[in-house]
Amino acid sequence: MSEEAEPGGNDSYGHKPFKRSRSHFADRITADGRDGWPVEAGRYRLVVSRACPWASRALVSRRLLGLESALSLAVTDPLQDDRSWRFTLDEGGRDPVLGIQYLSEAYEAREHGYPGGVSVPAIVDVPSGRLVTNDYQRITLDLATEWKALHRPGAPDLYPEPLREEIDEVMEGIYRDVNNGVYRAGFADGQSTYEAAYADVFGRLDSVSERLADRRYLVGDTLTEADIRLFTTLVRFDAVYHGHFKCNRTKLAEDPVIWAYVRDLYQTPGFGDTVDFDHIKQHYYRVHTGINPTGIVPLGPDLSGWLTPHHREQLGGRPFGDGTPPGPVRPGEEVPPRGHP
Ligand SMILES: N[C@@H](CCC(=O)N[C@@H](CS)C(=O)NCC(=O)O)C(=O)O
Repeated sequence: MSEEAEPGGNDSYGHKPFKRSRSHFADRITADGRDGWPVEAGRYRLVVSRACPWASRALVSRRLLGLESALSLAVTDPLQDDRSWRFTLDEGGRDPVLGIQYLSEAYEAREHGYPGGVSVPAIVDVPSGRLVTNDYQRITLDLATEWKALHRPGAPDLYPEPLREEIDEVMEGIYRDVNNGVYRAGFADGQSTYEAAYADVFGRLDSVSERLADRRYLVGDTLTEADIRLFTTLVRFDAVYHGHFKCNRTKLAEDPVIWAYVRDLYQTPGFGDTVDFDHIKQHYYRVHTGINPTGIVPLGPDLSGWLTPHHREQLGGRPFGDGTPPGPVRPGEEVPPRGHP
């Protein structure tokens, strides 16, 4: 299964709320190498599914920070099998750098007989083939702060010191009610847990919409980690969360502020060029057979609106602060045409 619906406390109807598992491997790759994993160009491989919102944060950060040549990228098939994430998109079904067929092999190399779930994003140490971390909450913060020596010239500061407290606070509410809220709604196995999650999702989206009405970005006047984390959920909203996860009070496209905000980000280099709507839809609708037993993948929504003018420049803001936008997508890492408008 794709998401770990672990047993939690019962609600008043005797149903189990959705519980997200905690990342198991939380070593950090740092400038000083204190966990035994120093930042080093070419040493590590980032393994993602383009379907996964948590992994997609790392895809966006890596692009914005220009870490493509320092941290190589493996993209899994959007459909897991019973051995989880696999490299069936690559020739011979093997990741060309790690030489493995399944991401679980890197987990196994790290901990023999590892009994837990295999998740993306994951960073693997190329020389040893061992998983270093699958700590999705930490990975992007470390890319922004610990990997600084390898950032491109002009890379933005995505986690600026003076704004960290505000960024953390904004991200906390967004994580609980939006990033994870949609999963709580989608995987609720009782009416009351679903309704509570639905209320959280739209309550928070309404307050985010208010916040963004007169400011271009969530915190400060530049792009930060907070925008990345909101983006990866918003970009999936109308395609999968609205129908598949039953978060259907309104579509994003019906909220003029949020719809303009997310299009602004989508059209910013480093955001939309990482998004594969085809992988997103294939994964959610075909893998979660518990909530979509036929496995039918809907044809909509129409994606053409993503490229329409958003006019958010009128609010001011400096997307990259004193820096510059990232260059073009690295050859070989382009999203195939069926994945974008
Ligand atoms: N639960 C993960 C967070 C990331 C996550 O949930 N990733 C999903 C994909 S969106 C995943 O890989 N789930 C395991 C699976 O589908 O087999 C963790 O504990 O680190």
